[in-house]
Amino acid sequence: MNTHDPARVPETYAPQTPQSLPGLLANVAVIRDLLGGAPERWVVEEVGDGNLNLVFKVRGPAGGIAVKQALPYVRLVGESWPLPLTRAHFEHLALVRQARHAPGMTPAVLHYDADMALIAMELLEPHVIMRRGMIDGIVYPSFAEALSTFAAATLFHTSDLAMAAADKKVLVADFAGNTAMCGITEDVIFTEPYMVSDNNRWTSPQLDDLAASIRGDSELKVAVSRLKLKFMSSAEALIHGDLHTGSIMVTQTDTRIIDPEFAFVGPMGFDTGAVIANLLLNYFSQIGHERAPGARDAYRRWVLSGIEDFWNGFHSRFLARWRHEAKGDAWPAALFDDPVARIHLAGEQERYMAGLFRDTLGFAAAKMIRRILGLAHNIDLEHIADADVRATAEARALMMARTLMIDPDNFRSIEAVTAAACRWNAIDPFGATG
Ligand code: ADP
Ligand code: SR1
Ligand code: MG
Repeated sequence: MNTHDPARVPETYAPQTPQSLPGLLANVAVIRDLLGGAPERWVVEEVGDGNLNLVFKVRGPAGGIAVKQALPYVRLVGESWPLPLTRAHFEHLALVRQARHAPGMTPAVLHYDADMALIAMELLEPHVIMRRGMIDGIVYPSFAEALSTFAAATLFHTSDLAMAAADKKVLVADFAGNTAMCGITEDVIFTEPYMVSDNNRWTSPQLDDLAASIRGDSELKVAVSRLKLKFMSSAEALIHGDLHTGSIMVTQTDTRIIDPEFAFVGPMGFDTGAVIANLLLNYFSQIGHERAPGARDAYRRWVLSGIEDFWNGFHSRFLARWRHEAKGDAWPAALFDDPVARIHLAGEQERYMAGLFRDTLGFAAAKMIRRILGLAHNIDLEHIADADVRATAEARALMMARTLMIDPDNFRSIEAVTAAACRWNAIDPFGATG
Protein backbone atom coordinates (compact mmCIF):
# COMPACT_ATOMS: atom_id res chain seq x y z
CA MET A 1 0.00 0.00 0.00
CA ASN A 2 1.26 3.49 -0.82
CA THR A 3 1.48 5.00 2.64
CA HIS A 4 2.35 8.43 1.25
CA ASP A 5 -1.02 9.00 -0.41
CA PRO A 6 -3.42 9.23 2.50
CA ALA A 7 -6.47 9.83 0.34
CA ARG A 8 -6.01 6.67 -1.70
CA VAL A 9 -8.68 3.98 -1.41
CA PRO A 10 -7.61 0.98 -3.55
CA GLU A 11 -10.22 -0.08 -6.10
CA THR A 12 -10.01 -3.55 -4.58
CA TYR A 13 -11.03 -2.25 -1.14
CA ALA A 14 -14.48 -3.11 0.13
CA PRO A 15 -15.73 -2.80 3.70
CA GLN A 16 -16.45 -6.32 4.91
CA THR A 17 -19.69 -7.68 6.33
CA PRO A 18 -20.30 -10.89 8.30
CA GLN A 19 -21.58 -12.33 5.01
CA SER A 20 -18.58 -11.35 2.82
CA LEU A 21 -15.72 -11.96 5.24
CA PRO A 22 -15.53 -15.80 5.14
CA GLY A 23 -15.13 -15.71 1.36
CA LEU A 24 -12.19 -13.33 1.68
CA LEU A 25 -10.51 -15.26 4.50
CA ALA A 26 -11.03 -18.65 2.85
CA ASN A 27 -8.08 -17.86 0.57
CA VAL A 28 -5.65 -17.54 3.48
CA ALA A 29 -4.21 -20.95 4.37
CA VAL A 30 -3.17 -20.09 7.92
CA ILE A 31 -6.69 -18.87 8.73
CA ARG A 32 -8.43 -21.80 7.02
CA ASP A 33 -6.31 -24.20 9.09
CA LEU A 34 -6.86 -22.32 12.32
CA LEU A 35 -10.66 -22.07 11.96
CA GLY A 36 -11.20 -25.48 10.38
CA GLY A 37 -14.37 -26.65 8.63
CA ALA A 38 -16.07 -25.06 5.64
CA PRO A 39 -15.84 -21.26 5.35
CA GLU A 40 -19.58 -21.02 4.65
CA ARG A 41 -20.16 -22.49 8.13
CA TRP A 42 -17.93 -19.99 9.95
CA VAL A 43 -19.80 -17.81 12.41
CA VAL A 44 -19.01 -14.09 12.11
CA GLU A 45 -20.11 -11.19 14.32
CA GLU A 46 -19.12 -7.53 14.16
CA VAL A 47 -18.09 -6.41 17.64
CA GLY A 48 -16.36 -3.07 17.03
CA ASP A 49 -17.00 -0.66 19.87
CA GLY A 50 -14.15 1.73 19.10
CA ASN A 51 -14.26 5.13 17.42
CA LEU A 52 -12.75 4.20 14.09
CA ASN A 53 -12.85 0.66 12.71
CA LEU A 54 -14.76 -2.53 12.06
CA VAL A 55 -13.83 -5.52 14.24
CA PHE A 56 -15.19 -9.03 13.58
CA LYS A 57 -14.95 -12.22 15.56
CA VAL A 58 -14.81 -15.24 13.25
CA ARG A 59 -15.26 -18.75 14.61
CA GLY A 60 -14.95 -22.17 13.04
CA PRO A 61 -15.02 -25.67 14.51
CA ALA A 62 -11.28 -25.61 15.30
CA GLY A 63 -10.87 -22.07 16.67
CA GLY A 64 -11.48 -18.34 16.32
CA ILE A 65 -9.76 -15.17 15.14
CA ALA A 66 -10.34 -11.42 15.36
CA VAL A 67 -10.36 -9.38 12.16
CA LYS A 68 -9.97 -5.61 12.21
CA GLN A 69 -10.67 -3.55 9.11
CA ALA A 70 -10.11 0.17 8.70
CA LEU A 71 -12.97 2.20 7.26
CA PRO A 72 -12.13 5.14 4.97
CA TYR A 73 -13.73 7.49 7.50
CA VAL A 74 -14.06 8.05 11.26
CA ARG A 75 -16.72 5.57 12.43
CA LEU A 76 -17.67 7.77 15.40
CA VAL A 77 -18.52 10.71 13.13
CA GLY A 78 -19.38 9.21 9.74
CA GLU A 79 -18.36 9.58 6.10
CA SER A 80 -18.09 13.36 6.44
CA TRP A 81 -14.72 12.81 8.15
CA PRO A 82 -12.47 10.81 5.78
CA LEU A 83 -9.52 8.97 7.30
CA PRO A 84 -6.78 7.12 5.40
CA LEU A 85 -6.87 3.35 5.27
CA THR A 86 -3.08 3.43 5.67
CA ARG A 87 -3.61 3.37 9.43
CA ALA A 88 -4.01 -0.42 9.15
CA HIS A 89 -0.48 -0.57 7.71
CA PHE A 90 0.92 1.31 10.71
CA GLU A 91 -1.15 -0.72 13.18
CA HIS A 92 0.10 -4.05 11.86
CA LEU A 93 3.67 -2.75 11.73
CA ALA A 94 3.42 -1.59 15.35
CA LEU A 95 1.85 -4.87 16.51
CA VAL A 96 4.71 -6.83 14.97
CA ARG A 97 7.33 -4.51 16.46
CA GLN A 98 5.73 -4.49 19.94
CA ALA A 99 5.55 -8.30 19.91
CA ARG A 100 9.30 -8.38 19.35
CA HIS A 101 10.01 -6.28 22.45
CA ALA A 102 7.14 -7.42 24.67
CA PRO A 103 6.43 -11.02 23.58
CA GLY A 104 2.97 -12.35 24.34
CA MET A 105 1.58 -8.95 25.30
CA THR A 106 -0.19 -8.11 22.03
CA PRO A 107 -2.54 -10.18 19.87
CA ALA A 108 -0.40 -12.17 17.42
CA VAL A 109 -0.80 -10.97 13.81
CA LEU A 110 -1.92 -13.86 11.58
CA HIS A 111 -2.40 -12.09 8.27
CA TYR A 112 -2.30 -8.56 6.84
CA ASP A 113 -4.19 -7.55 3.70
CA ALA A 114 -3.00 -4.10 2.62
CA ASP A 115 -5.60 -3.63 -0.13
CA MET A 116 -8.43 -4.42 2.29
CA ALA A 117 -6.73 -2.49 5.15
CA LEU A 118 -7.43 -5.58 7.22
CA ILE A 119 -5.54 -7.34 9.99
CA ALA A 120 -6.40 -10.89 11.07
CA MET A 121 -5.14 -11.54 14.56
CA GLU A 122 -5.31 -13.79 17.58
CA LEU A 123 -8.75 -13.77 19.19
CA LEU A 124 -8.38 -12.66 22.78
CA GLU A 125 -10.79 -14.73 24.86
CA PRO A 126 -12.00 -14.63 27.58
CA HIS A 127 -10.37 -11.20 27.82
CA VAL A 128 -12.50 -8.10 28.31
CA ILE A 129 -11.74 -4.46 27.67
CA MET A 130 -10.20 -3.20 30.91
CA ARG A 131 -12.28 -0.01 30.92
CA ARG A 132 -15.48 -2.06 31.01
CA GLY A 133 -14.20 -4.26 33.83
CA MET A 134 -13.20 -1.22 35.84
CA ILE A 135 -16.65 0.31 35.46
CA ASP A 136 -17.97 -2.90 37.03
CA GLY A 137 -15.45 -2.59 39.87
CA ILE A 138 -13.34 -5.62 38.93
CA VAL A 139 -9.80 -5.84 40.30
CA TYR A 140 -7.07 -6.97 37.88
CA PRO A 141 -4.18 -8.09 40.08
CA SER A 142 -1.55 -8.42 37.35
CA PHE A 143 -2.26 -5.45 35.07
CA ALA A 144 0.17 -2.91 36.61
CA GLU A 145 3.13 -5.24 36.40
CA ALA A 146 2.21 -6.27 32.85
CA LEU A 147 1.52 -2.76 31.58
CA SER A 148 4.66 -1.28 33.11
CA THR A 149 6.65 -4.14 31.55
CA PHE A 150 5.05 -3.46 28.15
CA ALA A 151 5.66 0.30 28.32
CA ALA A 152 9.25 -0.03 29.56
CA ALA A 153 10.14 -2.68 26.97
CA THR A 154 8.53 -1.06 23.92
CA LEU A 155 9.65 2.48 24.75
CA PHE A 156 13.20 1.64 25.81
CA HIS A 157 13.95 -0.71 22.92
CA THR A 158 12.71 1.70 20.25
CA SER A 159 14.64 4.67 21.67
CA ASP A 160 18.14 5.95 20.99
CA LEU A 161 19.16 4.45 24.33
CA ALA A 162 18.82 0.99 22.79
CA MET A 163 19.06 1.47 19.02
CA ALA A 164 21.87 2.25 16.62
CA ALA A 165 21.40 5.77 15.26
CA ALA A 166 20.81 4.66 11.68
CA ASP A 167 18.25 2.00 12.68
CA LYS A 168 16.39 4.52 14.81
CA LYS A 169 16.15 6.92 11.86
CA VAL A 170 14.74 4.12 9.70
CA LEU A 171 12.15 3.48 12.42
CA VAL A 172 11.20 7.16 12.43
CA ALA A 173 10.82 7.00 8.65
CA ASP A 174 8.75 3.79 8.81
CA PHE A 175 6.09 5.53 10.88
CA ALA A 176 6.47 9.08 9.56
CA GLY A 177 3.55 8.60 7.16
CA ASN A 178 1.02 8.12 9.95
CA THR A 179 0.33 11.83 9.72
CA ALA A 180 -3.47 11.72 9.68
CA MET A 181 -3.59 9.85 13.00
CA CYS A 182 -1.10 12.26 14.55
CA GLY A 183 -3.24 15.07 13.15
CA ILE A 184 -6.29 13.77 15.00
CA THR A 185 -4.34 13.80 18.27
CA GLU A 186 -2.92 17.25 17.56
CA ASP A 187 -6.43 18.61 17.00
CA VAL A 188 -8.72 16.75 19.39
CA ILE A 189 -6.34 16.50 22.35
CA PHE A 190 -4.05 19.52 22.20
CA THR A 191 -6.16 22.19 20.50
CA GLU A 192 -9.93 21.91 20.33
CA PRO A 193 -10.79 21.54 24.04
CA TYR A 194 -9.14 24.96 24.59
CA MET A 195 -11.20 26.81 21.97
CA VAL A 196 -14.70 26.91 20.55
CA SER A 197 -15.05 23.93 18.21
CA ASP A 198 -17.98 22.03 16.72
CA ASN A 199 -16.26 18.81 17.78
CA ASN A 200 -16.44 19.68 21.48
CA ARG A 201 -19.16 18.62 23.87
CA TRP A 202 -19.51 18.39 27.63
CA THR A 203 -22.11 17.83 30.32
CA SER A 204 -24.17 20.98 29.95
CA PRO A 205 -25.19 23.21 31.59
CA GLN A 206 -23.30 21.87 34.64
CA LEU A 207 -19.83 22.26 33.10
CA ASP A 208 -20.51 25.36 30.96
CA ASP A 209 -18.61 27.72 33.29
CA LEU A 210 -15.68 25.37 33.72
CA ALA A 211 -15.41 24.79 29.96
CA ALA A 212 -15.46 28.56 29.38
CA SER A 213 -12.85 29.14 32.06
CA ILE A 214 -10.55 26.60 30.37
CA ARG A 215 -11.04 28.30 27.02
CA GLY A 216 -10.03 31.58 28.66
CA ASP A 217 -7.10 30.19 30.64
CA SER A 218 -3.93 31.53 28.99
CA GLU A 219 -1.65 29.77 31.45
CA LEU A 220 -3.25 26.44 30.56
CA LYS A 221 -3.12 27.21 26.84
CA VAL A 222 0.61 27.91 27.10
CA ALA A 223 1.10 24.64 28.99
CA VAL A 224 -0.91 22.54 26.52
CA SER A 225 0.83 24.15 23.54
CA ARG A 226 4.19 23.28 25.08
CA LEU A 227 2.99 19.67 25.27
CA LYS A 228 1.68 19.80 21.71
CA LEU A 229 5.08 20.92 20.43
CA LYS A 230 6.69 18.07 22.35
CA PHE A 231 4.20 15.62 20.80
CA MET A 232 4.93 16.95 17.32
CA SER A 233 8.70 17.18 17.54
CA SER A 234 10.15 14.74 20.11
CA ALA A 235 11.05 11.55 18.27
CA GLU A 236 11.97 9.65 21.44
CA ALA A 237 10.56 6.17 20.86
CA LEU A 238 7.89 4.20 18.99
CA ILE A 239 4.81 5.02 21.05
CA HIS A 240 1.49 3.17 20.99
CA GLY A 241 -0.22 6.52 20.67
CA ASP A 242 -3.62 5.62 22.18
CA LEU A 243 -2.78 3.65 25.32
CA HIS A 244 -6.03 4.10 27.23
CA THR A 245 -7.89 1.41 29.15
CA GLY A 246 -10.02 0.76 26.04
CA SER A 247 -6.83 -0.46 24.34
CA ILE A 248 -6.09 -2.99 27.07
CA MET A 249 -7.75 -6.42 27.21
CA VAL A 250 -7.48 -8.34 30.45
CA THR A 251 -8.27 -11.45 32.42
CA GLN A 252 -7.33 -12.01 36.04
CA THR A 253 -3.93 -13.28 34.92
CA ASP A 254 -3.27 -11.93 31.42
CA THR A 255 -2.92 -8.41 29.98
CA ARG A 256 -2.80 -7.64 26.26
CA ILE A 257 -2.37 -4.35 24.47
CA ILE A 258 -4.42 -3.82 21.28
CA ASP A 259 -5.10 -1.05 18.78
CA PRO A 260 -1.80 0.76 18.08
CA GLU A 261 -3.07 2.51 14.94
CA PHE A 262 -1.87 5.90 16.28
CA ALA A 263 1.71 4.59 16.58
CA PHE A 264 4.60 6.83 15.55
CA VAL A 265 7.97 7.85 16.94
CA GLY A 266 7.02 10.42 19.55
CA PRO A 267 7.41 11.35 23.20
CA MET A 268 7.38 8.44 25.65
CA GLY A 269 5.36 10.38 28.23
CA PHE A 270 2.40 10.36 25.87
CA ASP A 271 1.95 6.60 26.46
CA THR A 272 2.67 6.59 30.20
CA GLY A 273 0.45 9.67 30.59
CA ALA A 274 -2.41 7.95 28.75
CA VAL A 275 -2.37 5.05 31.21
CA ILE A 276 -2.39 7.33 34.26
CA ALA A 277 -5.06 9.66 32.80
CA ASN A 278 -7.47 6.84 32.13
CA LEU A 279 -6.97 5.28 35.55
CA LEU A 280 -7.58 8.67 37.16
CA LEU A 281 -10.73 9.21 35.08
CA ASN A 282 -12.00 5.82 36.23
CA TYR A 283 -11.14 6.73 39.83
CA PHE A 284 -13.19 9.94 39.63
CA SER A 285 -16.04 8.13 37.87
CA GLN A 286 -16.60 5.66 40.70
CA ILE A 287 -19.08 8.03 42.39
CA GLY A 288 -21.40 7.24 39.48
CA HIS A 289 -20.99 3.48 39.66
CA GLU A 290 -21.21 2.65 43.38
CA ARG A 291 -24.53 1.33 44.72
CA ALA A 292 -24.24 3.41 47.92
CA PRO A 293 -21.85 6.21 48.94
CA GLY A 294 -18.53 4.63 49.88
CA ALA A 295 -19.37 1.19 48.47
CA ARG A 296 -16.49 1.47 46.00
CA ASP A 297 -13.93 2.89 48.47
CA ALA A 298 -11.83 -0.28 48.44
CA TYR A 299 -11.95 -0.24 44.65
CA ARG A 300 -10.90 3.41 44.61
CA ARG A 301 -7.89 2.52 46.73
CA TRP A 302 -7.03 -0.29 44.33
CA VAL A 303 -7.19 2.06 41.33
CA LEU A 304 -4.84 4.50 43.04
CA SER A 305 -2.45 1.73 44.04
CA GLY A 306 -2.56 0.55 40.40
CA ILE A 307 -1.46 4.03 39.28
CA GLU A 308 1.44 3.93 41.77
CA ASP A 309 2.42 0.38 40.82
CA PHE A 310 2.28 1.21 37.12
CA TRP A 311 4.54 4.26 37.36
CA ASN A 312 6.94 2.78 39.92
CA GLY A 313 7.12 -0.46 37.92
CA PHE A 314 7.73 1.46 34.71
CA HIS A 315 10.42 3.60 36.37
CA SER A 316 12.37 0.64 37.75
CA ARG A 317 11.97 -1.53 34.64
CA PHE A 318 12.99 1.25 32.25
CA LEU A 319 16.03 2.10 34.37
CA ALA A 320 17.01 -1.56 34.71
CA ARG A 321 17.01 -1.89 30.92
CA TRP A 322 19.04 1.29 30.58
CA ARG A 323 21.60 -0.02 33.11
CA HIS A 324 21.92 -3.47 31.60
CA GLU A 325 20.82 -3.30 27.94
CA ALA A 326 21.95 0.13 26.72
CA LYS A 327 23.38 -0.66 23.31
CA GLY A 328 22.21 2.52 21.62
CA ASP A 329 24.32 5.26 20.15
CA ALA A 330 23.07 7.82 22.68
CA TRP A 331 24.94 7.66 25.99
CA PRO A 332 27.74 5.47 24.57
CA ALA A 333 28.79 2.84 27.11
CA ALA A 334 32.46 3.53 26.28
CA LEU A 335 32.17 6.99 27.89
CA PHE A 336 30.92 5.60 31.20
CA ASP A 337 33.12 2.62 31.93
CA ASP A 338 34.84 3.89 35.09
CA PRO A 339 33.27 4.13 38.56
CA VAL A 340 33.14 7.95 38.72
CA ALA A 341 31.58 8.24 35.28
CA ARG A 342 29.05 5.60 36.25
CA ILE A 343 27.98 7.69 39.27
CA HIS A 344 27.47 10.70 37.02
CA LEU A 345 25.53 8.56 34.58
CA ALA A 346 23.29 7.28 37.39
CA GLY A 347 22.54 10.88 38.41
CA GLU A 348 21.67 11.78 34.84
CA GLN A 349 19.44 8.71 34.52
CA GLU A 350 17.44 9.86 37.54
CA ARG A 351 17.15 13.36 36.03
CA TYR A 352 15.96 11.81 32.75
CA MET A 353 13.29 9.82 34.60
CA ALA A 354 12.21 12.96 36.48
CA GLY A 355 11.77 14.72 33.13
CA LEU A 356 9.80 11.78 31.80
CA PHE A 357 7.60 11.91 34.91
CA ARG A 358 6.92 15.62 34.27
CA ASP A 359 5.98 14.85 30.66
CA THR A 360 3.79 11.97 31.83
CA LEU A 361 1.81 14.23 34.15
CA GLY A 362 1.37 16.91 31.49
CA PHE A 363 0.18 14.45 28.86
CA ALA A 364 -2.06 12.74 31.43
CA ALA A 365 -3.69 16.08 32.15
CA ALA A 366 -4.24 16.80 28.45
CA LYS A 367 -5.86 13.40 28.05
CA MET A 368 -8.17 13.92 31.00
CA ILE A 369 -9.34 17.30 29.73
CA ARG A 370 -9.96 16.07 26.18
CA ARG A 371 -12.17 13.18 27.37
CA ILE A 372 -14.45 15.62 29.22
CA LEU A 373 -14.55 18.64 26.91
CA GLY A 374 -13.53 17.31 23.49
CA LEU A 375 -14.83 14.99 20.77
CA ALA A 376 -14.41 11.45 22.11
CA HIS A 377 -15.50 10.74 25.67
CA ASN A 378 -14.91 7.76 28.00
CA ILE A 379 -17.69 5.39 28.96
CA ASP A 380 -16.38 5.48 32.56
CA LEU A 381 -18.00 8.92 32.70
CA GLU A 382 -20.52 8.66 29.85
CA HIS A 383 -22.27 5.71 31.47
CA ILE A 384 -23.17 7.78 34.53
CA ALA A 385 -26.83 8.47 33.83
CA ASP A 386 -27.32 11.20 36.45
CA ALA A 387 -25.88 14.31 34.79
CA ASP A 388 -25.25 16.08 38.12
CA VAL A 389 -23.24 13.13 39.44
CA ARG A 390 -21.38 12.84 36.15
CA ALA A 391 -20.58 16.56 36.16
CA THR A 392 -19.27 16.32 39.72
CA ALA A 393 -16.84 13.58 38.72
CA GLU A 394 -15.86 15.44 35.56
CA ALA A 395 -15.32 18.76 37.32
CA ARG A 396 -13.06 17.13 39.91
CA ALA A 397 -11.04 15.49 37.13
CA LEU A 398 -10.79 18.77 35.19
CA MET A 399 -9.62 20.70 38.24
CA MET A 400 -6.99 18.12 39.08
CA ALA A 401 -5.86 17.99 35.44
CA ARG A 402 -5.33 21.75 35.43
CA THR A 403 -2.97 21.56 38.41
CA LEU A 404 -1.09 18.63 36.86
CA MET A 405 -0.59 20.46 33.61
CA ILE A 406 0.26 23.90 35.00
CA ASP A 407 2.47 22.79 37.83
CA PRO A 408 3.87 19.28 37.34
CA ASP A 409 6.87 20.17 39.53
CA ASN A 410 4.50 20.30 42.49
CA PHE A 411 4.23 16.51 42.21
CA ARG A 412 7.52 15.01 43.28
CA SER A 413 6.33 11.41 43.21
CA ILE A 414 3.46 9.34 41.91
CA GLU A 415 2.26 9.05 45.51
CA ALA A 416 1.89 12.85 45.55
CA VAL A 417 -0.36 12.49 42.48
CA THR A 418 -2.58 9.82 44.02
CA ALA A 419 -2.81 11.80 47.28
CA ALA A 420 -3.93 14.83 45.28
CA ALA A 421 -6.54 12.70 43.49
CA CYS A 422 -7.95 11.74 46.90
CA ARG A 423 -8.21 15.40 47.87
CA TRP A 424 -9.87 16.44 44.60
CA ASN A 425 -12.31 13.56 44.92
CA ALA A 426 -13.51 14.97 48.25
CA ILE A 427 -14.29 18.50 47.08
CA ASP A 428 -17.67 19.89 46.04
CA PRO A 429 -16.58 21.37 42.70
CA PHE A 430 -19.61 23.54 42.21
CA GLY A 431 -19.66 24.78 45.78
CA ALA A 432 -16.00 25.73 45.40
CA THR A 433 -16.44 27.60 42.11
CA GLY A 434 -19.84 29.09 42.91
P1 ADP B 1 -10.84 0.88 17.24
O1 ADP B 1 -9.53 1.10 16.55
O2 ADP B 1 -12.01 1.18 16.39
O3 ADP B 1 -10.86 1.58 18.57
P2 ADP B 1 -10.17 -1.58 18.61
O4 ADP B 1 -8.91 -2.12 18.08
O5 ADP B 1 -10.09 -0.83 19.89
O6 ADP B 1 -10.90 -0.68 17.51
O7 ADP B 1 -11.21 -2.78 18.75
C1 ADP B 1 -12.58 -2.55 19.04
C2 ADP B 1 -13.10 -3.66 19.92
O8 ADP B 1 -12.95 -4.92 19.27
C3 ADP B 1 -12.35 -3.79 21.24
O9 ADP B 1 -12.90 -2.92 22.19
C4 ADP B 1 -12.55 -5.24 21.58
O10 ADP B 1 -13.80 -5.43 22.21
C5 ADP B 1 -12.61 -5.94 20.22
N1 ADP B 1 -11.30 -6.50 19.83
C6 ADP B 1 -10.29 -5.87 19.18
N2 ADP B 1 -9.25 -6.70 18.98
C7 ADP B 1 -9.60 -7.89 19.53
C8 ADP B 1 -8.96 -9.17 19.64
N3 ADP B 1 -7.73 -9.37 19.14
N4 ADP B 1 -9.62 -10.16 20.28
C9 ADP B 1 -10.86 -9.97 20.77
N5 ADP B 1 -11.52 -8.80 20.69
C10 ADP B 1 -10.91 -7.77 20.07
C1 SR1 C 1 -11.70 10.90 15.89
S1 SR1 C 1 -10.98 9.67 16.81
C2 SR1 C 1 -11.13 10.10 18.46
C3 SR1 C 1 -10.32 9.26 19.35
O1 SR1 C 1 -10.55 7.86 19.20
C4 SR1 C 1 -9.35 7.15 19.41
O2 SR1 C 1 -9.50 6.12 20.32
C5 SR1 C 1 -8.32 8.17 19.85
O3 SR1 C 1 -8.26 8.32 21.24
C6 SR1 C 1 -8.82 9.40 19.19
O4 SR1 C 1 -8.33 10.59 19.75
MG1 MG D 1 -9.82 1.34 20.21
